[in-house]
Amino acid sequence: MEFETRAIHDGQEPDSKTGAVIVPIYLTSTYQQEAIGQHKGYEYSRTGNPTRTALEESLASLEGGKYGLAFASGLSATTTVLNLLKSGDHIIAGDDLYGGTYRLLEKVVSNWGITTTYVDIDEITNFSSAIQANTKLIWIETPTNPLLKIIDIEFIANIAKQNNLILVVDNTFVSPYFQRPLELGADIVVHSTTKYLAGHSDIIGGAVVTSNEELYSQLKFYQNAIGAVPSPFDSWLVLRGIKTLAIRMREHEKNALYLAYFLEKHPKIEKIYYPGLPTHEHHQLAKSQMSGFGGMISLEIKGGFTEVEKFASRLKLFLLAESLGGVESLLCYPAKMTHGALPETERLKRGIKDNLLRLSVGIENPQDLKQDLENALVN
Ligand code: P1T
Repeated sequence: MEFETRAIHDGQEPDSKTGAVIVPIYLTSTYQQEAIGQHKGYEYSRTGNPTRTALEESLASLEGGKYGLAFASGLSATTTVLNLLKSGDHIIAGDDLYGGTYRLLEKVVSNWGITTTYVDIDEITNFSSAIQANTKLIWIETPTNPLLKIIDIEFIANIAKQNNLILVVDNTFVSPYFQRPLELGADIVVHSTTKYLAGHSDIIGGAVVTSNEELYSQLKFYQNAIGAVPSPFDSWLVLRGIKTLAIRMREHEKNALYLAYFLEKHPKIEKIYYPGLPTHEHHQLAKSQMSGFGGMISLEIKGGFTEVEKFASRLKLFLLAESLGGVESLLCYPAKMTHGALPETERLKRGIKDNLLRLSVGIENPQDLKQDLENALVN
């Protein structure tokens, strides 16, 4: 079955007891056991909950994986995955990634005796040269947050396989509708379901998908042992969002392409980052690796912080807010918001300049969005 059909049906059979077409929200913390050691597959809702199971099956299906696990946030999904490592292990991460992931690696995971080397992803061979005897895992985002660089997943997967490393791909920025890293050789896919999967800016959630049974059983153990699970209601909201993922992604992309072409030519824009533009440095790779380019655009505005402030304050439809992937358009200033956790020198070294802005293009009318940007860019 095709993606759109799986998004609506997989994991979501009508309720066997009542025929309810929609998966019920099982608001229960616990389950009656028929006798000691005898139950219907559920014992306690941290360990398992039927609404969450439906979401986990749906996530696995969409990513083309065997096993899905849902979490209370993207970062708790990441934290759970990083528990696969032990003190003394080493991680290689792409240098352009969500500031919260960087903060987790630098301020939390480092305290466990685990070190991370960030490699400049503009030179892909940097990944092999960074491998040490204790390297266990490669962590990448693609497209990256916030510079929308594209990393060749298949290439990195081969490096990982040759060196017996786990490759994790954070697929948040384009969703499984446009990119499925497991099919390209990744071992684990991570999501902040807060974004496109849920799609309506109303929950915080995370996900992990893998086809590797051994990794799954460890991750399932950690999911329960650590306990960062989503509530049944949040699980249900993500499921509800997933049903329209395909049509939302198509609209996000259509609007983003339209605005990217407009912004690229605007005299007040110094530089634009959108993988769908033929001028994007990784456009060809983006075309071959993804079936679409997504709804995220980053741009550098001419002039200093005053111009940035003027632009942000004049926008009416693009709301100044963290996050992305909802139906409404958002504007983010990475230096102070999503990437505020990076020390200034690290931030500038990575190319996140003081005049960089990030747009999450929503599914409003494209002419209205263009008009909003045009109004904010007048002298
Ligand atoms: O916010 P949370 O659901 O915990 O997800 C963290 C996360 C993980 N991975 C990527 C690529 C992300 O972008 C995020 C969260 N990002 C934002 C809040 C943001 O505005 O970029």
